[in-house]
Amino acid sequence: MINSAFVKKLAVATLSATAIAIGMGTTAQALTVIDFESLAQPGDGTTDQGFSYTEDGYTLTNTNINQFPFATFNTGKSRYLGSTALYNNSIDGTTVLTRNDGGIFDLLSIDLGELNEPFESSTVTFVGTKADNSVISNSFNLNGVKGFQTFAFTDFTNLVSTSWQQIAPFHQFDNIVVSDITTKSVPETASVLGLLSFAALGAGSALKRKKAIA
Ligand SMILES: [Ca+2]
Ligand SMILES: [Ca+2]
Repeated sequence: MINSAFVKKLAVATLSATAIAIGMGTTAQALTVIDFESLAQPGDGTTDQGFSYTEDGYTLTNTNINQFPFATFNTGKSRYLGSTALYNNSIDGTTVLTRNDGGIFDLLSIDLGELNEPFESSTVTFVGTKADNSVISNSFNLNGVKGFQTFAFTDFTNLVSTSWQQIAPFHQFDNIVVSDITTKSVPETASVLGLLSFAALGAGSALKRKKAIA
């Protein structure tokens, strides 16, 4: 017989631990993980996935509709990093994450992995636009070693959208953890440097009709 009190206590403890682990205080959140596993395909090729992808009430949009769509590596591909992930196949292409109903959300973490061989370290800068029209930026550095790293966002709360670019050396992304429940968190200083570098990189991005993957 299952001790229901124990199960309940364990569930509460797990929720608290999760809330603390993600640094969002003690409010239990309904977390959503966008994991792309429904796109998994056997074989050693790549699969185009269109310019828009929806999962669990969230949509990723590739805004470069005159260039190349999102794609995934099939599970037998050497650049498949152990979990099906999406990548923007347009060089300097922009990816935008929004909620399908236009509502606000928090962005908690994302897994980023190298795209092309030889694998190189790179920096990916995310820019979030909040419901009050303020802008937040976080930059993450990939280690250049084949495989995903999980990056936690700082102050990516109350967002209406988040965008980032496919700048060389390129990346693939997986396990986007979001929450549509507004939570209290301690604001931290925005990465002004990251924002500036993003702007500088953006200014240098001319239209190029070349795929991101080799
Ligand atoms: Ca996955
Ligand atoms: Ca890596």
